[in-house]
Amino acid sequence: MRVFIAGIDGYLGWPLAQYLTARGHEVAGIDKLLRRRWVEEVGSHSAIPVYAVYERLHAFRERFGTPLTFHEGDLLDYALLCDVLAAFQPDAVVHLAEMPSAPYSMIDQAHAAFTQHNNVIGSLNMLWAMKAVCPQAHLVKLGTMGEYGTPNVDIPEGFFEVEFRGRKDVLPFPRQANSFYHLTKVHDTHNTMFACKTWELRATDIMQGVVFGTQIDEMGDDPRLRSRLDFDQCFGTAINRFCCQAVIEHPLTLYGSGGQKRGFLPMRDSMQCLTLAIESPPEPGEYRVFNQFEECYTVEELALKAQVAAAAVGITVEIQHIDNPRTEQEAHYYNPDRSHLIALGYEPTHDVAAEMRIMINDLKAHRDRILARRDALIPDIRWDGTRRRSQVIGAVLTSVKS
Ligand code: USQ
Repeated sequence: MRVFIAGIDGYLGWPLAQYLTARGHEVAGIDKLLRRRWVEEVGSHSAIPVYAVYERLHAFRERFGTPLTFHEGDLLDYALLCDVLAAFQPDAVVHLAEMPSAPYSMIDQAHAAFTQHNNVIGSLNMLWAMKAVCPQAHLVKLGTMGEYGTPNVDIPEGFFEVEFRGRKDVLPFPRQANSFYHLTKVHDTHNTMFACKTWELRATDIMQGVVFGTQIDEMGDDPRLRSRLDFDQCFGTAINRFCCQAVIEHPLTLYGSGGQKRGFLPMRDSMQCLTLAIESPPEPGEYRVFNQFEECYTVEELALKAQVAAAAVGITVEIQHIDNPRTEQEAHYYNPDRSHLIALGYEPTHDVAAEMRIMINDLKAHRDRILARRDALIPDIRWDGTRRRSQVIGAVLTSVKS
């Protein structure tokens, strides 16, 4: 299949280009390289070095024996987007080109407005461009499990049957997002659903959990093919941060009680799931939702697993509760479905501990890079709009529990 990846230079876009090419798909993509700039803006850099685009493309050709068509550009440039899609005529478009950080969107008015404009209008442009130049193509749109929030009932995949005042209907499950970033994905969901209904576009909206991991097998040993791995308070996600913290023996930063529960999945599972979605397109006019995660854990469970994984490679690290910079529930019910991808053949990895050991071993080689930006580990972006460093609030958990 011909697969176009928007956001091909990012944490998931770059490995996905490799994963798909290794399976015989033809890949092209677009990226404005903004992730590189955002991470610099918040005072950090990727723990794993990120090579210049021309070096990445050179390495790609060497490893896979085929060139990767890359366009540097922005989804906000509608004319450019139409041109590149018209030239490539994709069977599938994977849309990963959004600003992905909840804390970044909560810094101040300017960052909230930037996030909403960039993500919502970029995604709207993608819908209009597909309608204009490749209406048969399948849009695989990256949403987030965070669209649903943490309701006190089970979470279905997108839709549920409701009975109200004696009448029944199948309706979109309520979205209760918890940051201006997560809300952009809710807006995208509505726009995508509407475009499918109105223009007969076809789309899979992926409600993805928190991804972690430093590698997929397809990358081999070439450092130019590795993906980025962020650890700062904005672009580093929980497990990635815990593994980077472990490598420099920095206490693992558990926000609040650590009882927040989320769906998590390793990068290799994310690649598997996105590929399953691409290879099994919906019908024209169909809008479908996949909840995409391997398993649900509390962040405290994950910190304890990271502590054990670090101990296995000789690193002793503490866990510290710090006051939560976010306004979020810390003790709650959480039970989302994830049967659609399983029905397509998704085989979950199921071994978070093993993946963490791989990550810590990979990251040990880049200890100095993490140490050089260790200040970026401490959160000071707060959901209440003030900006101050979080304090240690609880007991330090020193014992390694299994
Ligand atoms: N957390 C900690 N300590 C840390 C970092 C995070 O306890 O050092 C906690 C947070 O308070 C939160 C949970 O871990 O309760 C997850 O936070 P995160 O930063 O790993 O993930 P999140 O902000 O939810 O966003 C990430 C990606 C986003 C994606 C989302 C999927 O950045 O692009 O949409 O995961 S989901 O969480 O399912 O909405």
